[in-house]
Formats: sequence, structure tokens, C-alpha cells
Amino acid sequence: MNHLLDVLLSTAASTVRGWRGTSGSKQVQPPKRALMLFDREDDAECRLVREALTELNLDVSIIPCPKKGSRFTADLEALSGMKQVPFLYDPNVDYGMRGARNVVQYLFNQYRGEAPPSALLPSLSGVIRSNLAWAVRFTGHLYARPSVEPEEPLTLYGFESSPYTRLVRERLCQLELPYRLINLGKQQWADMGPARMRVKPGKYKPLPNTKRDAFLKQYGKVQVPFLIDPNTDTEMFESADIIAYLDKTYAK
Ligand SMILES: N[C@@H](CCC(=O)N[C@@H](CS)C(=O)NCC(=O)O)C(=O)O
Repeated sequence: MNHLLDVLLSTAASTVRGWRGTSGSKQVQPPKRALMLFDREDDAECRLVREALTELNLDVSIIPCPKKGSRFTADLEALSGMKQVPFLYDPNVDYGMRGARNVVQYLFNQYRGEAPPSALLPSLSGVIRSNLAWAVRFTGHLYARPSVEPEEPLTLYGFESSPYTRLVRERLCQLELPYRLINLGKQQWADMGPARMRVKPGKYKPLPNTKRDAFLKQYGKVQVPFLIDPNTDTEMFESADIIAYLDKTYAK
């Protein structure tokens, strides 16, 4: 499908979800060891978990489990006893749980010290709207595509509602490529808008001592998606280029 049309449909998906998964908390309690999420990009409950992770400003190792995929099925079954996603494993306390409601409740209690706000607590209407958000992408389900397994996981910077980042996550999921997802949710008014044309005029200044601040210092701008592939020493912006790179490097 044409990339521009994909971006428009991905924007429609975020709109159906009311742009949940855009803002990132200023209060962050990062876990010592990375949380692991067995995830399917087109699954309604997985989306609700990813929205909460952006809002809590938590990073996570994504283990993609697309339909008809098999690369991580044994790992998922070994940890959870089932093949069902979302399944979150927290190696810091050697504890795992499945289902969006359990996962979101756990994340808020453990990493915010409070119950989740009702807007983020998965409900029946939340799941229905999340399904609808996928439906407006008009792509049907995401099925696994044959791929080469990378030695090291990739790293993707983004946030859940970012229409461009979603397209990259979809391809990572289809190709069953595990990645560290670094959430760069928006933390203040000045973060709003695309990198080149922010809503607030003047020089862009992220909040000091944040992941956005560190990113700006390292890469000269804050724009997502941004992919790092340690297997090929590649770092890149631009969703269309990233997708083409993933296809060229990993699709069989
Ligand atoms: N042409 C770029 C556009 C990327 C873009 O505009 N990303 C937005 C998020 S959807 C962004 O980085 N906004 C700035 C920010 O979040 O600080 C691409 O296709 O990757």
C-alpha cells in the first residue's frame, strides 16, 4: 500500500483511540531490568498495554508474536503456559501476567504506586474501540512473514499513537524482529506537533534531564520513529526508509 495512504489510515487509528498513548509521564520509575511484552501489533488488548506503557514513560522489550508466527511461541509458552498475548514478564520480580487489565493494573501499581486512571484501565468499550482502531487501518490481520533472525534485538524510539511509528512497529511484528521500544511520549505543550513544525513557535526545548533531552543532544532533533540496528551499525529516521531497510535486511 502507498505509504501516504498508510500514514493517513494510521492517523485515523490513533484518532479512533482519542490519541491515547501520546503523553508520557514526567514522573518515571524505570525498572532496573527491561520489562518484556509478548505483543501482537494488531491485537486490541496489546494496544491498551502499549498505550499505558507510553503514558507511564516506561521502555519495554517487545517480543512480537504475529498470527502464524512461531519464533517466540516456545518462549511465550515456557513463561506463561499459554500462547495468549498480551503477556508481560517483569524480570525484576520474576512475575508474569496476561490480559490487558491485569497488565495495566500491575504496571501502574508497581511503577507509579497508584491505581490506573479509569481512562487507561481496559474496559469492554476500550477493547471495542481498540478493535475499531485496527479495523480502520483496512489491512486485515498481520501475519508473520519469513525473515532472518537478528543476533541482537533492534531499538525503536517512538510512542504508541505516533502514526509513523505504528507503521514501523507493524513491520517489526510481521517479520518477528524483537526490539527495545523506547517511549518518547510528549511531556509538555512544547513537544506537540511534528519535529519540523512544532505547535509552539521558537527553538524546541525538551524538559531537562529527560529521554527527549538526551535524544536531542545525541541526534540533533527529536523525531520518531528512529531505529537503531546494532547488527549492521545502522541508525535511521524516516518511517518509509526504515520499513524499506527492514524488508531489505531481514525479509526472506
Ligand atoms: N517523515 C517522518 C515524519 C515523522 C514525524 O513527524 N513524527 C512525529 C511523531 S508522529 C514526531 O517526531 N514529532 C515530534 C515529536 O514527537 O517530538 C517519518 O515518516 O518518519
